[in-house]
Amino acid sequence: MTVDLAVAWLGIQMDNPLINASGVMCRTVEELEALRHSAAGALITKSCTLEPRKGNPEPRYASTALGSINSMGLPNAGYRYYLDYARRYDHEHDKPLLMSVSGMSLEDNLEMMAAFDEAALPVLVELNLSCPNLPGKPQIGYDFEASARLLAEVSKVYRRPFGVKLPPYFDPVHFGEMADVLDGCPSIGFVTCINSIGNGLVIDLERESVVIRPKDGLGGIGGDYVLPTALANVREFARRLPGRHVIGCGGIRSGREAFMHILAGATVVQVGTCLYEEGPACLTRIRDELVCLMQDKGYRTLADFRGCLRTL
Ligand code: RRO
Repeated sequence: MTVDLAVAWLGIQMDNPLINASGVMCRTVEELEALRHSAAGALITKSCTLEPRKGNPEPRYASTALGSINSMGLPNAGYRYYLDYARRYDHEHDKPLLMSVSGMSLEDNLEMMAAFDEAALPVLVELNLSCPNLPGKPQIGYDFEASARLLAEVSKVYRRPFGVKLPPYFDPVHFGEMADVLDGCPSIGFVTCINSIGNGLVIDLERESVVIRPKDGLGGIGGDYVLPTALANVREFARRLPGRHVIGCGGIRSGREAFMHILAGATVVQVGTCLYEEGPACLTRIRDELVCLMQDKGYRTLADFRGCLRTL
């Protein structure tokens, strides 16, 4: 049986559902070009700020047996750099381009979103409400009123559908509160679940030490650790926001986890820690594994099983 991984959503066409997670392999034009030449179905830029940032002191990423911890601190080349890349991008002939925006304040977010609106490019913007690694700055996605205010203001200056990258939630009441906020914002076309689980602590037993320098070792956790939390967030938001798309992100390192995210309701999926560890070749592997798994199960398209998770 021939499997077709193609997916069309919010006006874009992808050959397969795989995208890099923002932050991984997407800070420089060289990295973005490597992703463009990879098996990814689309690519997304590193979260950008108004001005370039060096980010937090190193070491700021460490891999562990079950995943990763990072406290990068939003190192990026400033939004103009990514906007220039998007202006030069061959949108007509190449895979879709998504752009992540993560302003340090409401004003910064509005200025960047107004610039993206003005540029009128066929890109999808993912507004990051969940960077866990800025000392003294809580994740806005955990403040429902502030999130609602931000989305209302952004919708005034950015006139196309856009998405938000959410932090993980751990309680049904919180799923409901955030879903209400998003439901109240007609501009929201998609939600990406989840960002890293914020402020975990990895300890090196031999050295009796933390493994990254910023925030005395606290950082965002990704990889295998986060898969069940990511799946819960994907399923809950997909269920609560019919008509909007969910991008699944968290713990995908083979075709199996990609399948699980889609079964839970994801339209497309992002790969973070695995891409960081293995490089872009993992996207070919994950894509091919997803094809094999679908063949084994007798599914021809993603729509045949998307959101079809059974309960007992
Ligand atoms: O740059 C980072 O430290 C970072 C960001 Br903006 C984010 O959204 N998630 C993450 O794990 N790290």
